[in-house]
Amino acid sequence: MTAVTAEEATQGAADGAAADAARAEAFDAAVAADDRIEPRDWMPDAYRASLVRQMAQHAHSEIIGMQPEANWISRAPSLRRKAILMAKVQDEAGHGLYLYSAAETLGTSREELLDKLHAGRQRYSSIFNYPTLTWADVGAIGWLVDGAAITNQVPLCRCSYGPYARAMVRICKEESFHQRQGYELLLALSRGTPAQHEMAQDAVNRWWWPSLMMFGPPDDASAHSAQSMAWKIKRHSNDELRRRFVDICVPQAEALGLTLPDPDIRWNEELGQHDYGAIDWTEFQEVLKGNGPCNEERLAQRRRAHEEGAWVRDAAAAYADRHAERPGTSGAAAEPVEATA
Ligand code: FAQ
Repeated sequence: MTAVTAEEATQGAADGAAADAARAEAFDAAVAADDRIEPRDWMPDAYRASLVRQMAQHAHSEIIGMQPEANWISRAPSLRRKAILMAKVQDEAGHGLYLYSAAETLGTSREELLDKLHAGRQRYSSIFNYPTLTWADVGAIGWLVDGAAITNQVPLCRCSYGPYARAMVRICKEESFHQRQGYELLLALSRGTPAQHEMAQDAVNRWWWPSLMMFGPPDDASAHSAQSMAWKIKRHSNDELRRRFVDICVPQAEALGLTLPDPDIRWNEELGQHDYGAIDWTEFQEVLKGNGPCNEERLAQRRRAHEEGAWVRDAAAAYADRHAERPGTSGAAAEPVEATA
């Protein structure tokens, strides 16, 4: 073994620091130029960690988000509605899978992320901790929850991290279909019997405020926004997107013949946007702490689905191994799958 002199060690450290600085500079320049950061590119540890945090939360939201609507698959009022709802819930599972795969490009694994979700160490969206009490809730989720999701996610198609941005393109196309089916469902109820109209209005009354909370805390309380926007992970602040969503919903509610449960919504001529009433941030914080109406139920169901799906993952892994061993066959197409719900 050759001994390294003190002089050589100092020189090595200086070279390493210079290389780090050059890599950081290249990263900053790529972000500034709106280039995409790809998995093999150098990136700051904090950028990687922040992406894993947001993408994991997003993926978890998609799969936990299957539960409230799945509750109505067996009770859909017609075969057509049932087929549409099943397709929609399956799409959400698919979104979860794209996002887990995208997160894996950052050096984590789906198993690790799911373990953290099940242990309550990673979040999923607050919105999925509310119950679906009537059939109209399926419409309200499509219109408002998917609508809020699209408003938030369209700018993510321009996220600086390539795999996340590309996953969002397809997800947004599908969410757009989901939003329209919810709108169409609510329209049918709103134009139906007085009882159906009332059911639609009640669902909108219950889902409106939690949908506004999906955009996250107000800007002055948003811990991550400034840095995420500097890195171009997020392109707009939470409040900007929330206001954009209100502007989109006001005319749509009118067309639906339904009202939004906020007497303070009015057009602000100066801003060219709508003002809206105060959001109950205490409720939001309580839901985040695990005290929402369905937090326990959602997580318990998720853990149960994971345990009950173990045999599917084992079978898929055994199938992949067998095919990998056989000459002339490829195991590549048979990755273990996660049974969701
Ligand atoms: N729920 O500093 P910020 C969907 C947390 S997909 C729970 O502002 P950030 C499709 C936040 O994590 C819906 N936690 O955070 C569908 C942070 O906590 P931490 C999901 C929330 O990241 C439809 C803390 O508060 N979409 O619906 C929420 O800059 C129908 C401070 O917040 C996405 O995940 C919340 N609502 O901005 C599926 C989109 N808001 O990590 C089925 C991607 C904030 O420090 C059926 N994510 N927190 O412990 C994002 O755009 C961002 O992460 C935000 C939050 C905007 C959600």
